[in-house]
Amino acid sequence: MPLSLQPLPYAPETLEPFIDAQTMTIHHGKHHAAYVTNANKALEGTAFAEWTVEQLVTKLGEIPDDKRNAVRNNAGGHLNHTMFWQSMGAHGASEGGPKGPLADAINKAFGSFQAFQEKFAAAGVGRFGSGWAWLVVQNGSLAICSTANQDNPLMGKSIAGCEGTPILGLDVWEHAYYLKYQNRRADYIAAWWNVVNWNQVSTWFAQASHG
Ligand code: MN3
Repeated sequence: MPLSLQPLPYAPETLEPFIDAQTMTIHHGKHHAAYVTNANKALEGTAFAEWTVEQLVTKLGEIPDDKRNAVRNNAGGHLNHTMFWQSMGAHGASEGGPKGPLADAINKAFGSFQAFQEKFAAAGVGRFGSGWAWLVVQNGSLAICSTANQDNPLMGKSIAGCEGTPILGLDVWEHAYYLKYQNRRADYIAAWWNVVNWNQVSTWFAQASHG
C-alpha cells in the first residue's frame, strides 16, 4: 500500500485566528501532499513500498543509499505533518493546558509549565532555517530538542541529532507561518500554544510511557 494523505482532522479555519485557513489549506494540500507523493515515487516498485511510514522513519538505515535521502525527507515529512495536524485543535478544546500524568511529567522535567513553554519556544526560535521543535519521551522522562528539515526523533540521534518518542512537534518551516506572520517566528509560536490539543498529547504520552 502506498502512503496516503489523510484529510485534515478539522476544517482549515478551525485554528483561526492563531493559524489562518489559507496557511492550513496550502500547508496540508500542497506541502504535505508533496511529501506523500515524493515518498511514494522514491519507493515505487521496491519492497519498501509496503512499509508503514513509521517503519520507514525508524529503519532508515535499511533503505538503499540511492533512496535514503528521499525517504528521510519525504517519509519524515509525511509522519511529522500527520502528527502535527492531530496535535492541534480549536482554541479552548483542551481547557488550558496539560493535565494529569503529563502535567506532572512536565513539572518534573522542566520545573513548571511556563518554564517548559519557554524552553520549547526557544528550541523553535533557535532552529536555524527549516525544521521542528519536539517534546519527546526519552528514557522515561521528557526532553525538548529540535531537528533540521523533516528529520524526526525516531530516526535516532546519529541521524536526527535528537532522539526519543515524539509526543508534540512544532513545524517551524516558513511555510507554516509566513502568510500570516512573515518573519515573526516567535509570534507564530506564541500563538500556536492556543491551539495545542493537550488531550491528544496526553494520549501519545501515555502510549510512549507504556510502550
Ligand atoms: Mn510543514
